[in-house]
Amino acid sequence: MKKVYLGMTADIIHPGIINIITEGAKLGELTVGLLTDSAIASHKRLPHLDYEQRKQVVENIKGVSEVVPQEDWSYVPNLKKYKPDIIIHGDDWKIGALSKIREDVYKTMEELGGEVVEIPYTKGFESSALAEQVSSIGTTPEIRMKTLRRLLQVKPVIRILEAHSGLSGLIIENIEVQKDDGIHSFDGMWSSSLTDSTCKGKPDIEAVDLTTRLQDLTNILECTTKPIIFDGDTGGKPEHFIFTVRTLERNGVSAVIVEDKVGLKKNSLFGTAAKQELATIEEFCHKISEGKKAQVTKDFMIIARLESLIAGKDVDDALMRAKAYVSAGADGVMIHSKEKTGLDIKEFCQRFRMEYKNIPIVVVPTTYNQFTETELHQWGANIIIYANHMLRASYPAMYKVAQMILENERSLEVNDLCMPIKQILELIPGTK
Ligand code: SPV
Ligand code: MG
Repeated sequence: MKKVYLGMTADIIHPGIINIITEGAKLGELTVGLLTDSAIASHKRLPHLDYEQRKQVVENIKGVSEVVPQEDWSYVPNLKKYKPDIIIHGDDWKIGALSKIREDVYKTMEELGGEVVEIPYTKGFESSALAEQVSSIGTTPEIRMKTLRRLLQVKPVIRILEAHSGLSGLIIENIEVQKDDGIHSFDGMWSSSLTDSTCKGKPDIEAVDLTTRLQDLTNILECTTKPIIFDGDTGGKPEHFIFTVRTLERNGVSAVIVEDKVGLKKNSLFGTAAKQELATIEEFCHKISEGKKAQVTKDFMIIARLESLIAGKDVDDALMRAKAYVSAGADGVMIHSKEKTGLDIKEFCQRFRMEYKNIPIVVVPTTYNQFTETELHQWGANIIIYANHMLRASYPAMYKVAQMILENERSLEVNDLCMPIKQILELIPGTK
């Protein structure tokens, strides 16, 4: 009996997959190399079903003899490990992003003395198109909320971009860039107090109440499925924070970040913010532990934001506080600074990571944006928030158009700066 290998994600089972399995089983004993969540997440969206759930489905398909994990996006490590006589694949990998994978498979199978069998791909069933349809159906608060924890388990770095409207949320939901190592996309959205209040023409001083922030968030929730991290400012008094936690959790927000400031909070990047008063460790720990007690599920996350470096204190102070906040129940820490060199952030991340291997570290590289995600990850950070760029990008674009209409006394000159009406109508899913 020949050994046949078939790699798959199997998030959505459709007749095209059943056809490959049936053909594979005709050739010999069929082993399915099921891509793990982290192998998939390194190249595309996290699968809707986790590995164990997908395994359970595939194991029960007629023709499958065995299911083994494929830990890597590339087939090569598993081909070398299991040494199949035949690998089977749909012929859809000849073009596009999978063609490099195909090349590597041919090379490896030649080295192993095995054979590659390609079968015509069943038309009408394209997994990524089906996944798109699934995401257009939507999500539930519970599924969305859990996604951040799932991502943290399988992805080394999580990439979050600020959304301040349904439209900006849609861009984050859908944008993809094909790079050498796979498709890059954003993992989720940041609901920023700075951009939310700026949108309303108000200062970032907790001037926009939670109810209003949630109304805006609803617009994002309604047209997206990716996880959301909410900027909770100081969280207010512990008695208020309890309600904030419950409300966010009920709405399917994955995490709230609260900062250890007291009094009138000002935006951390303002020149005068150094005068900001920090909470005592005890009072902030109390707020965190009250919030943790208030949440209904175990999935919601409360992340403690350290403002020591903003308030003119040193890395030692931030570390001392970070440890206390983690002991009080914080699920992660965010370290913030407006120092351009990034050296203080680097020191914090490295020292914190030495002691805490798995507690998420969130960074917001607005002023030290010369560092790449890979570099920030090397320091120890694993959630990277681009905190205000969508709003900062839209304002100059709108300003320029308004200015040019005034200058030219008509709108012809701004044509190239504006999206065609047809395109804007097609932008919104469901628009006919
Ligand atoms: C926000 O986006 O509102 C933040 C991050 O809190 S920062 O503006 O950098 O303080
Ligand atoms: Mg803020």
